[in-house]
Amino acid sequence: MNALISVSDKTGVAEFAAALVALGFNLLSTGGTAKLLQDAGLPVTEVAEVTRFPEMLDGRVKTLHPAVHGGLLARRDLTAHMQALADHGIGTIDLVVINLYPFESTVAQPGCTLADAIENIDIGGPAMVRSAAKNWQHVAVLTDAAQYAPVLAELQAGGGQLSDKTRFGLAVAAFNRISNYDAAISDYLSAIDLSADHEGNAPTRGLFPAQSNGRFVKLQDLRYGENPHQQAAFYRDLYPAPGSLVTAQQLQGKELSYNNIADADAAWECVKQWSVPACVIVKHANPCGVAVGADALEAYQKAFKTDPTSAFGGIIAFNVPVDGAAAEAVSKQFVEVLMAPDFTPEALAVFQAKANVRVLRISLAGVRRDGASAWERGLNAIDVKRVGSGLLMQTADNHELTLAELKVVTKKAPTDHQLQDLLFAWNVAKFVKSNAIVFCQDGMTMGVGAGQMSRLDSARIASIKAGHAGLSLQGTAVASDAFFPFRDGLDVVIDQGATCVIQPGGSMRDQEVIDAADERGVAMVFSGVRHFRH
Ligand code: 93A
Repeated sequence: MNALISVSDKTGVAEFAAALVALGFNLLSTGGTAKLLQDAGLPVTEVAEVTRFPEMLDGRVKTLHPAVHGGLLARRDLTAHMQALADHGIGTIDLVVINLYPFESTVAQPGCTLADAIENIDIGGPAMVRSAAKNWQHVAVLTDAAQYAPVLAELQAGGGQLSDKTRFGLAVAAFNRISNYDAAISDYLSAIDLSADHEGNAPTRGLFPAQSNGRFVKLQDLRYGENPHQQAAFYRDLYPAPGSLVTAQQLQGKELSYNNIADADAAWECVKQWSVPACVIVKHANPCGVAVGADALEAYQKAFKTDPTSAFGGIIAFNVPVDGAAAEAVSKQFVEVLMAPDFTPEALAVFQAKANVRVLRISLAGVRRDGASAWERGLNAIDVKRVGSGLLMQTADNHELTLAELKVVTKKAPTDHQLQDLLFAWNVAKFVKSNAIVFCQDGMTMGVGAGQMSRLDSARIASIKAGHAGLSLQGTAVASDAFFPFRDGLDVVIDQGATCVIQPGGSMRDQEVIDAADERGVAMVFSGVRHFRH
């Protein structure tokens, strides 16, 4: 039995090759890999010896030869194929271990030039992977170090043989790998502006490539979609951002549903934005309670108070570890999904008794607050929405408002405390479906009006909900995700007790709205940014 090994990432390969030798495999290998195996004391034949052709063009041509591809592609069940190999003195290759030139990590390096990228496009590796995977009934193809241990165990148990199922599975994984690799190359090249200087400099890259290959990896099939008659599956980006939902580890509970995942994402993205302890409770994609506090417990208690009715069966996210006290408080309500960067053993013990609750741990390690790119900040760079036979793409709404951006437009200026509440309300409104009106006070939502076709109705609904929760809106701060087109919406929130307001501004009738605020003695600031969310 012959095994060909040609790897760029050499992790674990010497151990695996040694085990193959022990099973009776002869090893064939390319330059760098052959050297490593020889240094490990293993008997290796260089591919150049088999092809009777030296590696040439700086290694660009190493394995692109009939002696290699014949040995991979010949059908062992066809006499004519085997005769052809014999006629040309070519031996079969029964197992290949290949990982490719590191194209993806090369282009991820800051300052990577087009020439660096091009040199890291592997040609011979993918060709061998495809040949081996096409001939999966006779050849096993390993493309990932994670496959070494299980394949070895099966080889050892089966006297050097693998089942059809395993070889087929390896072939599917191989084509998936090649497909992702080619997509990475195509995405990278499609985004390059060749009119810019590319000789020795990092090329200019547009955000939206001419063609876009969605590079996703399937995480799991879901029981059903948004409704039981819809089928669904969950995919992740090839390179997930640190601290993103897809990096979650489920510690306990029922399988996540489609709606759980969508709501969990909304809760998580919202809660992630605070650096002080915060809690977000989401129902049907909207926050129904958000608060910051001294610790997880206080943040939860405040968030819950906003709308205890809607919080029933909610998705609850914390940006700080959950301790026993917070867990005890949360466990008193019906909760679908609970997520946090970590849980103390006491907190986990509380939920062990509630086996259905889905508990997710999502590490925030590696998320950079000052990160240059969205990815480093743990955010999506691009937002995607499916429309009839088309795709809408936009840069994600990642704007983080600072106090310096605020413009006071009324005679009265907000106090420092009011400014804090306005900023808090604004950060919540960003995650509320439009039209969004959010009343807040002391780092807590007091009334949330979401998803209405009229801003006036959102204002009314936020007020009604505060009333139902027994909360007074006297002295609250209000955020509106887009400008007030008329003074009527503003009048509603002031009637309810709001004393300061944040909104983007930019309406034809801004002056009418500013005059109304002045007339009623309310402080108003313009953010200059809109946060529609549909
Ligand atoms: O330059 S290539 O596209 N041409 C080839 O013929 C070829 N054969 C194997 N790249 C080729 N490879 C790649 O070389 C493999 O995919 C692997 O990543 C790498 C291993 O080279 P070495 O054993 O010299 O470190």
